[in-house]
Amino acid sequence: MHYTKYLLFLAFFLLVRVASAENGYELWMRYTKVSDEKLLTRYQELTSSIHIPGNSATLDVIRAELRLGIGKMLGKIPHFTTEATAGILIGQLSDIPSLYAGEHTSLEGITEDGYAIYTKEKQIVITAPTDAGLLYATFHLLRLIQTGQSLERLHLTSSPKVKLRLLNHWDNLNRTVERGYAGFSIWDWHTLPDYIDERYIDYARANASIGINGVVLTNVNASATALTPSYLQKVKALADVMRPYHIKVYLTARFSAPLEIGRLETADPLNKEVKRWWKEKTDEIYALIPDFGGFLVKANSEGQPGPQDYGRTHAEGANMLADVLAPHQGIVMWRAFVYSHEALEDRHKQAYNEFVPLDGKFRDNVLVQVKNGAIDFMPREPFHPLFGAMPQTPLMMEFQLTQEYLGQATHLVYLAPLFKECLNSDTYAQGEGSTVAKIVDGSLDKHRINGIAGVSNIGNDINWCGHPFAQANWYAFGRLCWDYDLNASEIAKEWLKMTFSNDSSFVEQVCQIMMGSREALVNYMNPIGLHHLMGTGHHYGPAPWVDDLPRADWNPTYYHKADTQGIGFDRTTSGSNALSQYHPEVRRKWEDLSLCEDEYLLWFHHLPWDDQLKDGHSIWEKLCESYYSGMQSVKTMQEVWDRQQNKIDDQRFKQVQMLLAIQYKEAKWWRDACLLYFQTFSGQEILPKHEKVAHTLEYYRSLHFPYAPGHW
Ligand code: BDP
Repeated sequence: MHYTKYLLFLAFFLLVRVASAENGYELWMRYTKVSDEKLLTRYQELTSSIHIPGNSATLDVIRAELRLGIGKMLGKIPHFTTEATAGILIGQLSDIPSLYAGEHTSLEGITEDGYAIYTKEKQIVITAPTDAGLLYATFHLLRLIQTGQSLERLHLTSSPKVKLRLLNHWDNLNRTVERGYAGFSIWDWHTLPDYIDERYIDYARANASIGINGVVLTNVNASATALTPSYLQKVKALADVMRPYHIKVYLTARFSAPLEIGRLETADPLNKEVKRWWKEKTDEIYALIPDFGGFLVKANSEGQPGPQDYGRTHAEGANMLADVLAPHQGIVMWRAFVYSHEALEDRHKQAYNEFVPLDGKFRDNVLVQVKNGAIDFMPREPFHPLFGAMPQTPLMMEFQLTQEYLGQATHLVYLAPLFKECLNSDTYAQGEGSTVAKIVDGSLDKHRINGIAGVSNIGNDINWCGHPFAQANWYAFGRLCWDYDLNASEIAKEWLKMTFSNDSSFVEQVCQIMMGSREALVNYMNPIGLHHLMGTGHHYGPAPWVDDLPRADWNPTYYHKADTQGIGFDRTTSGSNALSQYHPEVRRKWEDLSLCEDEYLLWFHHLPWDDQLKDGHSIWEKLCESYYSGMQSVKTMQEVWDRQQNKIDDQRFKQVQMLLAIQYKEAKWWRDACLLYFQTFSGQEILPKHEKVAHTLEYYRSLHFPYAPGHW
């Protein structure tokens, strides 16, 4: 080929590629052109003019999003008019002329961030008690168009079930991200406050679109530097970006900050100087950021400083911070993820033992933030026994979006079923129906503040989350914080339509992949209640054999307790009796082998290898079946995905295809390494009907991953 011809060809090739490039950056806000002509014409008619009375930064954001979204989807930028008769009218009740008011305009039952969208004669009216509600409603309207729904005769109201809907970034100031698998932190502390990366704005848009209203910017393993004057300027810059999107910023507070940056000799929360230092620091923050949210604190956990260093309780530590935040309406989120260095007690029990005696001792602007399970974000955990055990304290839920123990950023695992499984669990705290959700939303114990936090899976990768499907976990998290009763598969479909395509066969088939993905992972990693079998430090891959770490409860062997007799952690009265921390109805079910679900068997019981399960399998057989079926499910996921070629863009199709191949390889690795290892105790064969394992146990034990991500 002639050189010039070659160049022309290359230029054409690149042009085509760029034109069709879908790198995932736009998340679920791609706003692709509506292809159905009839629908397009109707949407165009309905949205051609918009009237938004009033002025505020949030209203500007609403206008910009409508311009972008409608402009891209309908090919026509709407006309913003001062005519109240416009096709769409968006305003707080006080701004809507009574003529256009409809039956929803009393806004009865609609809470602060809620809204109503309805059709009044030929007009679409959006109203809400606050601008925040108008913002959320705008994204709702755009979502209707994105997912191809009718805009006729609208009659919608929506209010969030949970007040604080927060992302927790485990981001360090040097831009590494603890347990981050999607590149470095999106916060570029070095160029802040002067340089505002476009990404900050897109991040705020994405969060607002799903109702997230707060972000903790920094890691729970906190650096006091974040509280120094120059860093507070940077935090202020981010707060300014987030504000129009109704997102508050929060910081993690390192308990020893008065020593480290305050030159005090103690951080004792009852010391006068220490109190004064925190008061002045807090006032300094609020002078810069009047709507600052408050502090998230990890104290006396995994080596972090805390009030117990001075013989004080968690409540005394939390209350000292709560007192200085209260005049500014700030809050403290005090984490319950604690386990002591000395205690030989089952780790499952430690948070409960430390926190239950403190119930009723926290100020009313403190929430205790509890992980969904008592161990640590395992692929499947029973709900944390603290839920239902501290009625006088608002308990904030902490979920993990970053897949530390769930395949990190290479496994497709849709987490909405996990979140819902926990939220729907019945604690029986006040009899049947006392679900975790009702404790978390404050309705069971009548708490004023309530919230859910998700440990973010976001980094500076072009597609934000590493795996294209990890975006779905960010999305589903926000949607479920807003309304935990939403159906996981409906959320998945909504996300698929906006993120990939409205093609119904694609949506149906890929939704099935998503819905089965978490169970598949549980089967090939941690079946029938096994947990904490992962590699040391980085938590990548299987390592059930590890037994030599300095703390007993860092070792996988501590959790599975496999021996020639059997396998599993006995948490009944004959063992650690962690079950005693649950309400009697729950305890009785999990204690009784005939009632305990297979999913939790080895979580609560140590069982002989030949013990018969309800389905007739022995424990050993069940382990084999689960590991093999988990891997088989990944194969099916691959087959279904392969059929989607040409239904979506090539770029993301191929990315997911490659990632599923990694997932398949790793599912096999988990299966083989775990079964070979447990076989040394069970002494039983893997049935010949199953595929042969690929390597020896020694081979799996010899694998090392010094540079596995997310572990700094
Ligand atoms: C564990 C993580 C660790 C976190 C800790 C926490 O491995 O990196 O610091 O939780 O939540 O899951 O504090």
